[in-house]
Amino acid sequence: MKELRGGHEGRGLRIGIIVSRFNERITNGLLEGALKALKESGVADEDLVVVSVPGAFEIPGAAHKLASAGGVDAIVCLGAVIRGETEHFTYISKAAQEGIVNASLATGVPMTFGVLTTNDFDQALDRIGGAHGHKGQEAALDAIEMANLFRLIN
Ligand code: INI
Repeated sequence: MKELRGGHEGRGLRIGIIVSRFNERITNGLLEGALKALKESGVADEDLVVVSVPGAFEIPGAAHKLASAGGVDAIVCLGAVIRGETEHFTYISKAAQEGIVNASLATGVPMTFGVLTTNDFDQALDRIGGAHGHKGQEAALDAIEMANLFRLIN
């Protein structure tokens, strides 16, 4: 029996990050944590590309484009959708989630979901180094694992 599992060694991996600016205080925190985790795992600065988009709705398009360009082994998607009084939350979070899955399946490039979908700002804060860990760091480590896994499968 063969068991395949990607490790967390980042040396030699090219990683893209798509980060949205809506709720920027939160997404800056996500980005900071992701960069820290990637660098600590050995990803070289010159192997990192950070792409900024206006909101979570725009993440899938940018992720698809970056993956199609062929220069990255995995993409970390970072955003923050915070529930307001309208249905907007549902549409934006669904579009981001489905779009990222579709972009990853269409291009064959692993993408991780560091897009927070919370009821309020405090719940989002809890997820950038508070009571609920750091989702930016987690998404970054998961991207490294998936990139290494895809290499093993190849
Ligand atoms: N974008 C977010 O990333 N988070 C949100 O909470 C949000 N809300 O609440 O509206 C949001 N809207 C903007 C959206 O992502 C697009 O940028 C915009 O609709 C233009 O296409």
